[in-house]
Amino acid sequence: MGETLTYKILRRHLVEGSLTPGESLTIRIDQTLTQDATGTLAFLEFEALGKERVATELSVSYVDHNLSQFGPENHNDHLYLQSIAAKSGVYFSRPGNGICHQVHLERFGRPGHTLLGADSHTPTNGGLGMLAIGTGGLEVALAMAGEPFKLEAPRVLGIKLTGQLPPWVSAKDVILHLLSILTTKGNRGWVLEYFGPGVRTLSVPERATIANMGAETGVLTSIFPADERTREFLQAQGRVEVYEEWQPDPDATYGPVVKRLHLERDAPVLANLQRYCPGLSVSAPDREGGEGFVTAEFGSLEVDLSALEPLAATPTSPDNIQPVRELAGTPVQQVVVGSCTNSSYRDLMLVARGLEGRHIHPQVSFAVAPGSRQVYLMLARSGALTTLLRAGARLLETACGPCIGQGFSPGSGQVSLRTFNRNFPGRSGTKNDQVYLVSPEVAVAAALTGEFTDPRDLPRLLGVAYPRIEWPQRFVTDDALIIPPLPPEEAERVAIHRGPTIGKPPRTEPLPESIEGQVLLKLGDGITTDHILPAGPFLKHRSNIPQYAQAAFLPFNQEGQPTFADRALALRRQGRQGIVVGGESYGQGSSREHAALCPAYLGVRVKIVKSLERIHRANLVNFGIVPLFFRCPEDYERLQAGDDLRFPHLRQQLQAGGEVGVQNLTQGYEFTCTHDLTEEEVAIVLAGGKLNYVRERRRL
Ligand code: MIC
Ligand code: SF4
Repeated sequence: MGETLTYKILRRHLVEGSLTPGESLTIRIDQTLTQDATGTLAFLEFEALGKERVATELSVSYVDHNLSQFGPENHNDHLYLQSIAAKSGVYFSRPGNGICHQVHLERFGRPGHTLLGADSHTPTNGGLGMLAIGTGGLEVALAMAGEPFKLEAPRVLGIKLTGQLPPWVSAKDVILHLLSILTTKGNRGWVLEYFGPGVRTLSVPERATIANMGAETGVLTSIFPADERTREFLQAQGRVEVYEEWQPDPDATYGPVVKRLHLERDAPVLANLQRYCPGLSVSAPDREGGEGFVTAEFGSLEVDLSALEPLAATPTSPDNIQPVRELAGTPVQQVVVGSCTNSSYRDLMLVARGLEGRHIHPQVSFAVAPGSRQVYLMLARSGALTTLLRAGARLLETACGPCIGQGFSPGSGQVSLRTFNRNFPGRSGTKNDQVYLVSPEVAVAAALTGEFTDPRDLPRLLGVAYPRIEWPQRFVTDDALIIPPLPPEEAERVAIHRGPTIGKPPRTEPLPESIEGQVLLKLGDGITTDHILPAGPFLKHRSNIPQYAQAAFLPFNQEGQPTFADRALALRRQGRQGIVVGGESYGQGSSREHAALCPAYLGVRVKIVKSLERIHRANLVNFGIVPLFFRCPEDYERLQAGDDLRFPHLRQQLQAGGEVGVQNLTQGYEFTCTHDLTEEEVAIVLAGGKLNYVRERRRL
């Protein structure tokens, strides 16, 4: 039986465990990446582990998120990160050098190697044939310290690409199409592995766009083979020596992956799976808590690139997909091209060529944020920067910027088209925002016409010919803003810069014997980490947990009422714990461990949800919050915000098995929750989090 590419790389890196889907294993991590918004905490944790220098083959610390510099916080973070990088043997990519994923692809990624990143879009480098996984900062700190990374052996869904993308349709439409089929939920523990004849029609940056936004499906990662196109890319980057061919076996067996679907609510998902997944098998309907479900099993999914059309993710989720032709005519007030999804040389050249000799529509505010300094320099060298300026573009710095609410928020009720990957409510910095996620082609069309326009109509409407972008023979490779690590004898003399806004990671306490607390918040489905801990103006407090914690669950605060933080702290003062209740797919999105650490700091010790996304689940465990699941939908319905709950002998209950009995003291009934923690995870939660656990183990 042939092996998938995913398992070939896992096999090469296996430290312990079994390569059987669902079983636990540990792998060696070759490279790590951190960015400033998650990196300060990750490096503080690395310091707390007591290691002097990183043990990886390569670790890079990027500064790309917090560049607004209102007040001293951001610069203090940058200085801390630069000094700790110098001390610990880490490459430092300075502010102005670009977005971590794009720069890593250009300058560091290596086919067949493993990359662990403190950012959920780390899979971008899967476009190069790397096994690239996003996780919380503490996991990355441990990997930097040389610890193998623990994971559940994934199930691999094969995505077979055939045909070739037509003009005005691009990589973004491939992943939007896949999001319309797979949605953002129910895909935990999978890898999306691309194969088939269509793969070679896509360049590495196009593959990177698809792998990047695969993160929105909630999978472990996405991966493309490393082939002739990969060699071509690395050659043009001046690093062909790291090229190695990596392919799945020709007879590789994919799947099966399993998706549980609600008979009515998920009917469109099932119809799509039936259309695109050969060999799909669907179980007979069964009933759970009075509702009907089926289980779908499949191994591969087919995408005919030639049959795709321009798509958009409509507010407020990356899986609300609609063809652009159906939105045509909707007025658009803002267009932004950038983010780690679509800011490569190819994307920005396409935008520039599309705008050549024209001006943006007078009602549109249009901005461009190139993904890296390399892309910026290439645009300057080719004259495309002048074209963009002439057309009326506002040039932003090479950084995450508007993608994470650092400026360029749209006006109230205004339609904003962005080439980004997330349109979660309020992420742009505007309440009730109307953000659509689109390709660079759709962005150009709207920038010119002032309304949603199918870009395939541009030749007819405005005489714009489809811009075919020539592949550069050689990219500008000037690494002046990447500071390489110092040799150990020099590193020893580096003093760490600790500005007054850099705190220490707060210590968490071991789990009490029993817990008595209150449901502070009852939430619905699809809660993202942007809901739990918004970024925008609060992002600058990432190195100061007590301050950042004030923004916890901010979108759910009611005007004139005490905030979530106030209520949680009041409870903590009474020696009681906070409890948060959620629905399906809780904790989607970002890898920010602050979404666990800040609630933990406020005294939240338990979350009860219907289902939980991978990275957030790991972060909860790492900071000592017990993740529990409702056993049946009625228990979720019955539980109310404000209810007092008691978890008697919680420590023993967690150790004894997968069930936890709960007493609802307010309503006077008992119910049972489940947990899926491994033995080691139970020990971590009991210790009050992973740092405590690791310290305890080292003392033994
Ligand atoms: C994001 O896109 O949400 C971020 C900001 O890059 C996060 C990391 C963070 O919150 O710092 C992510 O994707 O992990
Ligand atoms: Fe930055 Fe946005 Fe990419 Fe996150 S998704 S790394 S905020 S550009």
